[in-house]
Amino acid sequence: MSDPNDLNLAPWPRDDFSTYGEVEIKPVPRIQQLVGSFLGRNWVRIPHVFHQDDANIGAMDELRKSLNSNKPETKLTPLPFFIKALVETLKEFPQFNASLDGEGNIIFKKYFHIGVAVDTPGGLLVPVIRECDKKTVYQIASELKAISEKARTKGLSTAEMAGGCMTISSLGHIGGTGFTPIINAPQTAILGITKAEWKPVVKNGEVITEYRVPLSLSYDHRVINGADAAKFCVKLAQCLADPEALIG
Ligand code: CAO
Repeated sequence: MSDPNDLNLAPWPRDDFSTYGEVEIKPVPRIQQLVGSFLGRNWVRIPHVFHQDDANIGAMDELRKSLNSNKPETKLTPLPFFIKALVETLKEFPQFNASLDGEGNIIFKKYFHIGVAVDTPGGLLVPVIRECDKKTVYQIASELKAISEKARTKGLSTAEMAGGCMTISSLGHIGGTGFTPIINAPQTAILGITKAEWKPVVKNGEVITEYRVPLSLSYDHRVINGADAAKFCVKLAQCLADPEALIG
């Protein structure tokens, strides 16, 4: 009988592309190779489910812009608000702040360290912002600025990327209407964010416009059920709709 852990995959297809036209060969960057091996493992080992939703962030964006008009030391992007809203949501849904230990146990974490995917010239890095429940949006914004700059210019230590509870991957500054991020094991979920846009919405029979952001949640179905994922996104949207409470 074959080993159930043996994926029995066909070998990687090889081809001589130069027979079809001009090509250039470059090695895959070292970080990309390393990250790729983790992503490949997570993709085949975790039964991912993808849940899509969106949230009205009109009030948050207004508040953010008015705070930025006071020219604070660190400008606020939407991301620190997403981090604070995520923490509030994790408090209500502990299975999203958990890890499987591979020996039949689920470890529930009582701390709130959030990983943030950062695109660097060498590849994707995920620094972890610690104790986000105890930090203000400004503290998170300035830490995020410093650590993402370090990730892009000097790289990060293993310690700076360790211990994340859940990860946010934000492509909101670029575009997109949704995607399916791969879970950063041993975490049980990851939140993808794409570009907020003004959208027509029907309320009380009338068409109005709202500034809404797509939420792309990927979760490990061994730990999280679909109903929990739907409730998680509803709660996240409620938190985002009340930005004053997130300012702290
Ligand atoms: N909708 C609309 N606009 C958004 C937005 C969203 N969801 N998120 C950010 N923006 C805007 C910001 O408000 C800012 O505009 P203003 O200057 O007018 O306010 C602009 O986009 C640039 O934001 P930023 O990128 O400088 O800052 P950030 O806090 O949003 O993100 C960081 C920081 C480090 C996470 C980001 O630069 C990054 O590297 N993202 C890439 C992550 C990635 O590659 N993920 C993929 C992983 S899977 O391969």
